[in-house]
Amino acid sequence: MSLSMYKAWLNVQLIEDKERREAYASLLGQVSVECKPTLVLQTALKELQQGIQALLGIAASVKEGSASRAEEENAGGLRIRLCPEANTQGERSQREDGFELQYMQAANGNEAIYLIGGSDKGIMYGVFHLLRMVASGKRAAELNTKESPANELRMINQWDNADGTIERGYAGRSIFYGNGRIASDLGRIRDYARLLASIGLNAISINNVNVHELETRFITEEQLPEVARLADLFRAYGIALFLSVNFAAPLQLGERNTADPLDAGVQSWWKDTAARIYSHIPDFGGFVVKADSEHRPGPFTYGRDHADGANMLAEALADYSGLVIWRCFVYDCMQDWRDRKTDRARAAYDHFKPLDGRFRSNVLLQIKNGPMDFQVREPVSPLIGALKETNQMVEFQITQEYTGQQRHLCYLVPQWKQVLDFDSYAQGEGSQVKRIADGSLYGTAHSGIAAVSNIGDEESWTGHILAQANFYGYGRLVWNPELTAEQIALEWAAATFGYNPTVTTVIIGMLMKSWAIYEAYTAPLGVGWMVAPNHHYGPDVDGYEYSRWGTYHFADRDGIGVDRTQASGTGYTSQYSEPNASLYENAATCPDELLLFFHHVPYTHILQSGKTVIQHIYDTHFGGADEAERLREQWAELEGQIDEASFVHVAERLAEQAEHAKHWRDVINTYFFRKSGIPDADGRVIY
Ligand code: GCV
Repeated sequence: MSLSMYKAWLNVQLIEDKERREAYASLLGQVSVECKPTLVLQTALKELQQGIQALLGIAASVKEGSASRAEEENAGGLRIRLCPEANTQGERSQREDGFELQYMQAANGNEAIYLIGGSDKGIMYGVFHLLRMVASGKRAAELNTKESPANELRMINQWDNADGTIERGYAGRSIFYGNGRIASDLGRIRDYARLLASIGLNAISINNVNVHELETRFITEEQLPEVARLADLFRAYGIALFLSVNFAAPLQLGERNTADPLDAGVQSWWKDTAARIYSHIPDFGGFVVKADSEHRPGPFTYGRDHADGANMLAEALADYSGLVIWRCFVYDCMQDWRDRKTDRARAAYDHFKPLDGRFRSNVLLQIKNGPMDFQVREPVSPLIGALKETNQMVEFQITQEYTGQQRHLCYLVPQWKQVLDFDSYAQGEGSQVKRIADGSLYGTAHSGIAAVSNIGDEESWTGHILAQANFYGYGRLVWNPELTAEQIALEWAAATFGYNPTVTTVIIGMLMKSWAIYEAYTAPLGVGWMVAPNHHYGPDVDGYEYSRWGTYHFADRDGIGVDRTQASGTGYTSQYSEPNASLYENAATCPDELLLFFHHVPYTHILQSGKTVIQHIYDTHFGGADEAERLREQWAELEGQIDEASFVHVAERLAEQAEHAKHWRDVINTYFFRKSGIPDADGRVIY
């Protein structure tokens, strides 16, 4: 069996069982299409034909036009139709993106399968689904299903720069840019669009939220034709293209002497810019904006607030139904570490909650899943749900900035599921984050989920092949948050490595344990940030302790953790609705895994697990490093069962992880032993 890392989960292979292949050939060998041939429908049919060829080794015949009633009743094969009535019931666009598969047997014994889409995009998603089901060994009669995505916006954010680098990228250079220009070879980008569409993603922002000089020019007449080429390519896969924009663009491009959002000249500049963009890209998605965050320009410079800034851009895009996705990652990154009052975790809520209700209906606030920055463990951001009259999106990070940088295995789907299932109680019980993301809690005009991509130009796309599972899992989860992390892992492993139960069982086992393992040997009990500054790889307990970034653990000889209580700390716990606020406020009820995020406690504090904090630190670090070694052993069992190149690639990464986990273990254990002077109850080696 051979695997091309490049094909990822679209590594469709010929079905080996001849009988099954032939049964499918009679069902899928003849396709009749009874709807208008749009661009996306053409994509769907191309994918279908390619998929059938790869799975069944036959060229399917495709016939267009509707059948007569008599033909209809007896004809077999795959019949593709639109069911636009599904869209006329006032539901949101999710329904349009849905599809239905219906298996039927005609009176004459012919078998037929109907693929009915809410739109051409629905048909395309149905094709990808059908191919996945056939490849996974489902029998025709088991294909009946009705699906539509839970979320309206299912977005990917690229943090790619025009110079070809990728901010927080761990899989090579950008597939989009090189030497300051948009790539001339679009083949790889087209393959990326296929991967996105195959898991239901429908929006992409193609440049870093930190918009530098070159990318500021993407909205100029000179650059737009190039950007439009990318939009054309994504359009064929039903994906809307967005750009990250520089809030100070009118100033930086030398066309205005201010970027003040209330200045009439600035407003007309953005209106002209919008008109120009839409003349090149009629279905342009809109802007993603990082403003007044980590030195990016924004409305604060002019004494204006975020609603003023976002609304000015939204006004410019409104005539074209464009969206402004405004990020809430706003905090003081020049904090004095001696200042114990300022708490970075509070910042997003403190900035944005007072503005609730002031944003235009085409603005969405994009909120990181946690209040800090994609740590291995954080509480859910209290801002999610707190905005009752504002469109909002949740932001995840697929790229593993703080979770092992695609050198360590860390399957993030269980973490994201925990976030989506978290009950914010914003409207009483049942106010889960997934209901805020899918818009059902507040009935907002727009909503969805975005995530930072983890791909680059390496053959495997993601550096670590097993990190492809995070990309795949993100798309599947955003389509359907009710899928379990195991189900997604199984789908991914089988689509990527083939339907070999020995292989998939081992891989699922490894994926499912990997987040807990990574957490065990890194920063303990939710405290975060014990990484080397800047690049964020590897342990450095005090790396951020005396810096300006607001990311402290406050460890001393007696204890550790950040007091974020109302009683004696920063008051952050008050940003949560009850009963979450009290749950976190009280050290006795605060979940162990978040204890040090919310409380400063002595090393001898007894956790709910019954262990002391210090013993927990020692045990998890010894245990986590052992488990990392076990991951390596488990993978070794697969030698000869998957293609050699992939086997070796992953084996090398796991060996590095196992060694690096020991380094983490020893640095963390030694640090806390030296600080506390308390020995390990089991007398293991600490330096
Ligand atoms: C794109 C963190 C990362 C930055 C990133 C920023 C953000 O601070 O380290 O690289 O910048 O988040 O999300 O804007």
